[in-house]
This record gives sequence, C-alpha cells and structure tokens, in this order.
Amino acid sequence: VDALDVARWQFGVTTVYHFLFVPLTIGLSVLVAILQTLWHRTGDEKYLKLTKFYGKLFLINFAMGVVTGIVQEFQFGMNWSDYSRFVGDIFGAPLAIEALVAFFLESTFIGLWIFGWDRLPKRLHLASIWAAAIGTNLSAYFILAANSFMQNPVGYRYNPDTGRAELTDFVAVLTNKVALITFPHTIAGAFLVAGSLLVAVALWHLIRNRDSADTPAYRFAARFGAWVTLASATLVVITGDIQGKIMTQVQPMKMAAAEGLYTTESPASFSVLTIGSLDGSRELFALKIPYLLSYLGTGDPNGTVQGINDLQALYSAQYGAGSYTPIIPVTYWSFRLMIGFGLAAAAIALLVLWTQRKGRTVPNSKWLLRAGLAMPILPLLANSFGWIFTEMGRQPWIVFGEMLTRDGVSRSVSLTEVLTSFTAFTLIYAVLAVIEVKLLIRYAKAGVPEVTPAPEPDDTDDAERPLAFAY
Ligand code: HDD
Ligand code: HEB
Ligand code: HEB
Repeated sequence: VDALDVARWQFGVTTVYHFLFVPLTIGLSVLVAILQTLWHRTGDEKYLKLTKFYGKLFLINFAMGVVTGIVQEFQFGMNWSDYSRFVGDIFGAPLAIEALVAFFLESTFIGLWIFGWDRLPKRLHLASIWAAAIGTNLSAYFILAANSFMQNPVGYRYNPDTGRAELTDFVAVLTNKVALITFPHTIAGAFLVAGSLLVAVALWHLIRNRDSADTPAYRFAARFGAWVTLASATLVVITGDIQGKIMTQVQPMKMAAAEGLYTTESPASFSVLTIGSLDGSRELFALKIPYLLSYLGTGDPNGTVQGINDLQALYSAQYGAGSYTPIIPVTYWSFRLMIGFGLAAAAIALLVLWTQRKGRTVPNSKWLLRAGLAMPILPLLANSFGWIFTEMGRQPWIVFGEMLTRDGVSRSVSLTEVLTSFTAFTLIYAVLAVIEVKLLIRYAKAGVPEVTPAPEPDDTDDAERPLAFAY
C-alpha cells in the first residue's frame, strides 16, 4: 500500500458517497417542482401536502449533498495536485461555471423557496423551485463535461514546456460526444432514484395506515413515482446503449473489460457469465449470446470488438511497456450490477402500478411493502456501480491516453497524510450518513403535513400579497 493506493481509495469512497445524494437532489428538485405546479394549477390540497412533504426530504438530502460536495473539491488540490495542474486550464472554465450556476441558482432559489412560503407571491415562489431545479440539472452538465474530458480528452493542446493541457476549444470540451451522452444517462439514472423514493415512502404509508385521510395523496405519489421510474428506466436503457457504442470507439479497452473479452472477435458475442482466471488474463468459463456484443458495441451484428490482450499489445507498442488493462472482475461485475439493480427497480415499479390498477386499493402485503422499501436502494446501487465501472474502467489512465493515474497523484503527499485524511473523511461521512438516514426516516414517517386551506389559486391576488422575506 502506498499513498497512490490510498488516494485512489479515498477519491473512490468519498465520490461514490457524494453521488448517493446527487441523484436525489437532481431528481427530487424537479419532481417537487412538478408537484407544486400541479397544486398551482388545480388548487387540490393533496398536491400542496405532497410538495411540502417531499420538499422536506429534498432539503435534508440537498444539505448533505452540499457538504459532501465541498469535501470532494478539497481532494483535487490535496491528493491530486499534479493532475489538477495538468487539467487546470481545461477544468477551470466548466467548473467555474458549475460553481456559479450551482451556487447562484441552487442556493439562492432554494433559499427563496424555503423562506418564501406565504411570503412570496405564489407564482414567484413556484418559479423559485423551478429555477433551483433547472440550475441543479444544468450544473450537472458542466461537471460531467469535466469528467468526460478524462474519458475522452478533446479541445486541448499538450504544452511540453509547461507539462499542461491547454484549452484550445471550449465548445469542443462542452460538446464532447462522451459528455453529450453521459448527461442524459446520468440524469435518467437520477430520476430512477427519485421516482423510487416517491414510491417507497408513499407505499409505506398506504400499507401501514390503511384508512388515512391522506390516502388519495399517497396513492397519487405512489403511481406518479412508479411512472417516473418506468420512464427513466426506458431512457436509461436507450442512452446506455448509445453510451456503449461511443465507449467502444473512444475507450475500446473499457468495452473489452466490461465483457471480459480477451481476444478480438468479429462478430463478438455478449457474455451472460464469464469466469476468468484470477490474474485476469484468460477465460475459464463463458456463457455467451452470439452477435449481441458486436451489435451493442458497434451497431452492426458482425462488427469487430477488440479484445483485452490485443489492446494491451497495441497500447504497449503505442505508449511504452506497462499494463493498460483495468481490473477485469471489477469492470465486468460493476457493469452487470449497474444494469441488474436498475432493472430490478423498474420491475418493482411495474408491480406497484399493477397492484393499483383501475383504482384498486394497495394490498396489505408484507412482500409488496418490502419490495417498495427496497426500491430506492436499488437504483442508488446501480448508480454507484455505473460510476465504479466508468472510473475504474478508465484505469490506468487518469486522463485517457494522456496522463497515467500514478502520475497524477501529489508527489509531496505522504502515506501517513493520505491515511489520516482518508480515515477522517470516512469517519465524518459515517456520522453524517447516520444523521441523514435518521432524519429522512423520521420525516418520511411523519407523513404529509396538515395545511391550512388555501384560497383558490388566482393569479390576480399575487399583487396584493406583501413582498416580504421577513417579518
Ligand atoms: Fe457535486 C454539490 C463538488 C460530482 C452534482 N458538488 C456539490 C458542491 C460541491 C461539489 C463543492 C457543493 C456546492 C454546490 O452546491 O455547488 N461534485 C463536486 C466535485 C465532484 C462532484 C468536486 C467530482 C468529483 N456533483 C458531481 C456530479 C454531479 C454533481 C458528477 C452531477 C451529475 N453536486 C451536484 C449537485 C449537488 C452538488 C446536484 C449535489 C447535491 C447538492 O448539490 O445538494 O449540484
Ligand atoms: Fe471520479 C477516481 C467515482 C465523478 C475525477 N472516481 C474515482 C474512483 C471512483 C470514482 C470509484 C476511483 C477509481 C480508481 O482509482 O480505480 N467519480 C466517481 C463517482 C462520481 C465521479 C461516483 C460521481 C460523483 N470523478 C468524477 C468527476 C470528476 C472525477 C465529475 C472530475 C471532475 N475521479 C476523478 C479523479 C479520480 C477519480 C481525479 C482520482 C484518480 C483515479 O483515477 O483514481
Ligand atoms: Fe449505465 C455508465 C450502459 C443501465 C447508471 N452505463 C455507463 C456506461 C455504459 C452504460 C456503457 C459507461 C460509459 C463510459 O464509461 O463511457 N447502463 C448502460 C446500459 C444499461 C445501463 C446498456 C442498461 C441496459 N446505468 C444503467 C442504470 C443506471 C445506470 C439502470 C442507474 C440507475 N451508468 C450509470 C451511471 C454511469 C453509467 C451513473 C456513470 C456515468 C456515465 O454515464 O458514464
């Protein structure tokens, strides 16, 4: 174990952790905005109750997302200073925009939304949650563009004098084909989590408290969440398919590693289950579907998909001796777990819709309750495995074809220092996790709040309300 290993573990653990909160912030912000819009349009109190209820869960999660995000930022300078120097010119612009958009739109408008209930004109209050939701989703684009540069560097020139990548084409960085497809895939994956959370919480109330006056509200939330889950699952599959094809072009080794494909095949078959030797150099057992991998990777059932050993030989010749192969069992299994967990959540969403078809009451079933409660956890796992696949499949490169991970780590940082920060972060995060889960469960159990009957929504009264933020 050296500083490099620990720095990688630290980045991996803390980032996966940050991304437990990110999908909920991205998805719930929009879903809460939709709920509030429904209330605004119809005046039906159940939508107001749901807005306030899920809005509270959103805010708890948002706070955790911000805290864990700030910690993320420290690591670039602390553990990965050589990498930060290398990509600084490229990342500066998108990350500055991200910070501006995120901080201004998200923070300002979420603040207005929290304190604006009954104080802001209704329309303005509604607009503030939409602005926060749109800002959050937009800011995701910029950070994903930065990540995509690491997968497929574009729009830059390497300057051997400074040893840095210099930005030559900002538009190219933003329209990186990896970024263009990673964004919808990630957003769809985020909505899969948010839709699932809606279902889980609503189902819990529907089954536990069978004759509550709020049954219509929970019923709506369960069905709405299930539809969101199904729609995003469809989008995740479509975008994932396209992503696979682009990945085959820009990082063929990652595709080979996803499939445990050791030798180039044309046509290539898709692995349902492959068991390789422990050192990852040979395959011992394989169950395969012919032509499918060629189709998934290239769009042509007879297309060529390059194998690990052939790519390894190619890269050694191109970049010098060394290993250019990621850890195959990790890439192989994380790819399958991403798909499996995501589709499992979609299957439960179907089940939930089926049990409530044509106005049926939700059956009092222990199994349905358990499946419902498991629902948000499944896509969270899928998202984590998706990122583990993407980031570990990029190895040994920190910037593909340009910089090796081992050259990106801070030279000045010692093993003790990294171990200390890693331990500290993990402990702080463990405490934060306990607080978050406790808070979420407490507020989720409390159920939708009572609301004072509001007057029929009427835009004309906006003007008469005092425009005050404080008393
Ligand atoms: Fe993030 C918050 C930094 C990955 C989406 N992040 C957040 C904050 C910082 C970072 C400093 C708090 C201030 C703010 O609200 O802007 N984030 C990072 C770093 C990352 C990273 C250094 C890379 C390792 N984040 C990341 C991705 C996405 C987001 C890949 C989206 C796809 N981040 C968000 C967000 C957050 C946020 C949705 C999450 C939860 C939240 O705001 O409340 O905007
Ligand atoms: Fe990352 C790393 C995850 C985002 C940058 N990552 C990493 C890792 C993991 C992750 C697991 C480890 C790997 C190895 O080492 O093998 N990511 C992740 C997630 C996410 C992310 C979950 C979401 C949140 N990243 C990201 C972004 C960026 C990044 C956005 C930029 C901007 N990463 C990174 C770096 C690193 C990582 C720099 C370190 C190095 C390596 O490669 O490792
Ligand atoms: Fe995913 C990633 C595909 C599902 C989440 N994906 C990824 C990738 C691919 C894919 C290819 C990589 C890319 C690169 O690296 O470049 N997916 C896919 C498919 C499917 C899927 C095909 C189905 C069918 N996913 C999924 C789900 C989820 C996800 C379900 C959740 C929910 N992914 C994800 C994430 C990631 C991925 C988060 C990372 C980021 C990006 O996008 O990259």
